[in-house]
Amino acid sequence: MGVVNVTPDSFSDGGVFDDEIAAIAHARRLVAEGAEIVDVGGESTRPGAAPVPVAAELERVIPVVEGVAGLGLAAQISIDTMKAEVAAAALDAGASYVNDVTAFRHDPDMAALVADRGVDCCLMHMLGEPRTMQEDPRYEDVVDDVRAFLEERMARAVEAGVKEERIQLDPGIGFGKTLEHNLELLRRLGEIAAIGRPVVLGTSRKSFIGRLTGRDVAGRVHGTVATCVLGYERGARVFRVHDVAAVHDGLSVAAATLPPDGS
Ligand code: HH2
Repeated sequence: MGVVNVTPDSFSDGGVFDDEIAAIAHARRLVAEGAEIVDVGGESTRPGAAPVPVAAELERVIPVVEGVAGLGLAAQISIDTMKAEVAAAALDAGASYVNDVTAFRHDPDMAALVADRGVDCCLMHMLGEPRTMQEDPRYEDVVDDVRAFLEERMARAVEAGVKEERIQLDPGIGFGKTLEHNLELLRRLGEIAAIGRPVVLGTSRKSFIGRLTGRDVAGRVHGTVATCVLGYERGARVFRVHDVAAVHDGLSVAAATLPPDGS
């Protein structure tokens, strides 16, 4: 899953693809590099990010979704939003995957929308909300807590009519987690994969990699590849990344050296 942020303020690529032509060209490049999903987002979720009104988010993402759909690429288009109105417009414009970092908690209409349209979705764990999530996050046991949350959100989505086979689950690396929480989730990722749905892993260029390597955002690609390869071995199957070519190479080599079922 390649990231196309159409935002002025994303933590790693804010302002780089915030005009629609650049964003569409970037999506084309990510697919050429091996992405099977392009994830278009118009609202940063970095710690402390300001919320974006619906109208502004629509204005950012819809022309990009339309433009990418018009390219006829061999990739699914995902909309990274917590708002049902934005998701609905993106699905109308050619998206077929809803990536909601609130796991359908922010907008009461989101689950029904995904159910009605019969599209794929990603339910992600986040403690609190982006504005405050990094203020002293605490867990009983981070892996048990995240797993219980994802199981509960999946059950709610299924109750609302979403087919279980449409649901992917994401532990939400960096969303209300300390360095140690992120590392524990990565170490025990197999316990999240054991839920039985495809696990999405979003480690790309995140600050915990900077903490471990001392690198700024642009220098975190090697650390990102390491997390994806180890995540793959522990059962993750979708990797939300900015540097598709590097991660694709890493995963291709890892996959070739593991048993065919990845176990
Ligand atoms: N991380 C970010 C945004 N969306 N979605 C999923 N499913 N998993 C993630 O880990 C995830 C996500 C944050 O990364 P980015 O989009 O690069 O930054 P920003 O939120 O500042 O736009």
